[in-house]
Amino acid sequence: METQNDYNPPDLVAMLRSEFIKAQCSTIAKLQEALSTLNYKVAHLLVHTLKGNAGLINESTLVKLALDIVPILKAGQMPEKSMIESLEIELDRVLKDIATSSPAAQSETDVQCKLKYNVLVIDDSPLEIMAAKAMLSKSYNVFTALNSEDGIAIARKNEINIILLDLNMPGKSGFETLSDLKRFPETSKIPVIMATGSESSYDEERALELGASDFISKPFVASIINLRVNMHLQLREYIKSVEKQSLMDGLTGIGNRRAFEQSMRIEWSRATRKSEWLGMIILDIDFFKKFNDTHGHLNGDICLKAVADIMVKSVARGYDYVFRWGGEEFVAVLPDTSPEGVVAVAERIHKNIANTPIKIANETVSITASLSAGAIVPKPDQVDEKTKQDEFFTKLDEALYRAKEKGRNRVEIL
Ligand code: GH3
Ligand code: MG
Ligand code: MG
Repeated sequence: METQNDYNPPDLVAMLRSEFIKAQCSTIAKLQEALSTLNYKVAHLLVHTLKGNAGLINESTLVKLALDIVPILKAGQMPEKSMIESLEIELDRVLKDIATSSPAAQSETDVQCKLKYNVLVIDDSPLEIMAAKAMLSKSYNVFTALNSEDGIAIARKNEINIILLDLNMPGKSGFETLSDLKRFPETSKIPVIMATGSESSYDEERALELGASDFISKPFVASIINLRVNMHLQLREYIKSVEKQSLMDGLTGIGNRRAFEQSMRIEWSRATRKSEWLGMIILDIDFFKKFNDTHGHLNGDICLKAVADIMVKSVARGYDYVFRWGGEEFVAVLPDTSPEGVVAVAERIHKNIANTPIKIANETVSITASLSAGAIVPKPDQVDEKTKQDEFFTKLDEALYRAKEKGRNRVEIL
């Protein structure tokens, strides 16, 4: 295999391979996490880094698999499941290959890779901490904190998957800590199991009311603590997959209206804070009812998938988003894009749709679409953000209506 690193001395390559394990052993978990939340920007960065790292250690198959995925993620699109699976299988093979050829790397793998989940134990008693750590560290990475402040700081900084929280602590109690954890967006969804020596049903009720996922009594029993932690981790994975499904349009694989509304909220606030342009495009396929009537609904579905695909490929940057708003209507959200930039993207989408005949059964059919495009610098004032977003969207919708009235197949500017 001819790569640039064939010139590197073997000891350097060996060192790089062992570093590769440290850098890449949690990539699969992180990538799954990023894809499950449709965070293509993070997913792109992960695969891009993996590609570079794999190149350094001469793993050309891994480089090639990553290279196939990078542009798709960069365009803000979900890669096919089989592409991700192939990447995961190959990365797993490379990691195992490095681990078996080097005993030092093997122990790194054991420590860092097998332990996919991070558990945080917050307890003021060093002995309880030691016990919980001994019971959990065969299956999980265990982080520990002796007080509320340290625990919250660790939870905010690391990717903690579950927290075991003592109820009675000097300083901030378990209840207060739990309330704080539920307040920060980065920790609010982490399942928390409250632990206490008291048998008060009042405490249990209060903990559950404050959002604890479960309540276990001390002293800890190794099998029970492991089973409970495992159960809540599985439950969290399940909830995440349901959340992902609920944000994705089943037909086209792009974000749905709910995802659009969520993204709009986030981008609107960001644009307001930074006084930046926020661009938006609405697209409606022309005479789509006729397309369905002529070619049938299944071919109509193929057409919708093709339009989603063209839109995703037509937006320029990894952080532009495309959603199916409903029926045959799509929206693109373009952060930090001036009105001229938004119009340029809309013109590009318009042209690409007209120039890409849709392949159905044994024919190809040309379609057109009408689009409206505009941008706004949202101002911080008294009016509630949702009302202002709705006003902006309504204006764009009116522009789309004008595009239809003027004869369709065009871009109408706000
Ligand atoms: P206009 O140029 O004014 O936009 O006309 P149009 O026919 O595109 O618009 P209209 O709103 O009259 O019809 C939209 C059509 O979109 C009707 C509906 O059957 C079709 N449609 C909506 N959702 C789907 C879907 O998921 N699959 C298919 N195949 N068709 C859909
Ligand atoms: Mg319509
Ligand atoms: Mg239409």
